[in-house]
Amino acid sequence: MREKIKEIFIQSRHQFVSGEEISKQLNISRTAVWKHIEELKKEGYQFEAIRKRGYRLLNDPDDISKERLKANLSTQWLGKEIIYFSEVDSTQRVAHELAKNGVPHGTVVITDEQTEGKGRLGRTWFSEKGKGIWMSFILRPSFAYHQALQITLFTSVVLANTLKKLYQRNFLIKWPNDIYINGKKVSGILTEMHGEQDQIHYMIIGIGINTHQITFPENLKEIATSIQQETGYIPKRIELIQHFFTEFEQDYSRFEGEGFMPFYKQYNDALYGKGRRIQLKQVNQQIEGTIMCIDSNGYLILQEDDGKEAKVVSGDIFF
Ligand code: BT5
Repeated sequence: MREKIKEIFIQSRHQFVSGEEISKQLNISRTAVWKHIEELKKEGYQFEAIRKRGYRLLNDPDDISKERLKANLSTQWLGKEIIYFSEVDSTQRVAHELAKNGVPHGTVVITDEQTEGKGRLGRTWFSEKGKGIWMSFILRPSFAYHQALQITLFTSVVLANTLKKLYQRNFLIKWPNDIYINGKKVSGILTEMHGEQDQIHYMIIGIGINTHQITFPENLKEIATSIQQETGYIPKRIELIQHFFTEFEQDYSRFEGEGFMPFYKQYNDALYGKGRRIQLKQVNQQIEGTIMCIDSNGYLILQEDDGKEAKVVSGDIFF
């Protein structure tokens, strides 16, 4: 119901709407309308209220409801189905369930807050209410398993490009899946798939983007940042999501047809930490070396101290 009231105000273009009109349109009592409006105020909606005229929306809240996301979205398949929550444990978990139940390619699950956001390898993702974009989308790819491994890298390129275009700053990619700005992580990508060696049933791409945080909890302060913190822009989440969906969809056809090859140069241009000595931690071992580049398969090439090159498929970089 609250979503419908939001919609009425968004479409009112800052003109007065009477409580009576809303109560008739939605078939609820005037008191119920008033209660919803009080709740909307808590979400950042500001109203002018005048007796006999009703309520007028004063601001443009950065709201990511389904209706707002779908309005003006020009994609063919990505985001045609949107499932929105104001709060959920993890969009990734919900997306897995929906995918098993057969929802179409391009379905998006998005929320304003996650209580159990997931990172890779059982790590957690901090997803504060209203301060970022927390979403997962379902792909039903036609390509083979090895190409699926490159989709995280592909998604990182598309996201870094979108952020660069919108905010004119140097967003870089820390291999394999983090977006960095000024040495801190602003976004993380988690790709999970379901299928067999020769057939992928579905993939879930989970993306977390910190947009509005000014402060972070103690354990993240040194490593995490937000778009607002680094660029001074107050990002509009809707605008960012819509740009990203459009870019992703356009580039995805190319990725499906030609693989990662057309994108790996762009990835290398954005590669964070080139020329720096790192430790690469894998589940069972640790390698030290200098970051050179990634190859067209998406493997990270390190130069070890004896001059030899090491090619790595997975792991976490520590500087
Ligand atoms: C990632 O994991 O970077 C993937 C994050 C994916 C999150 C999205 S949000 C929507 C969807 N639904 C989910 O439940 N998840 C996905 P990883 O590379 O493992 O990084 C996790 C590490 O990043 C943590 O251990 C922290 O050190 C750090 N971290 C946690 N929250 C952060 C935040 N908001 N910003 C920056 N760093 C964060």
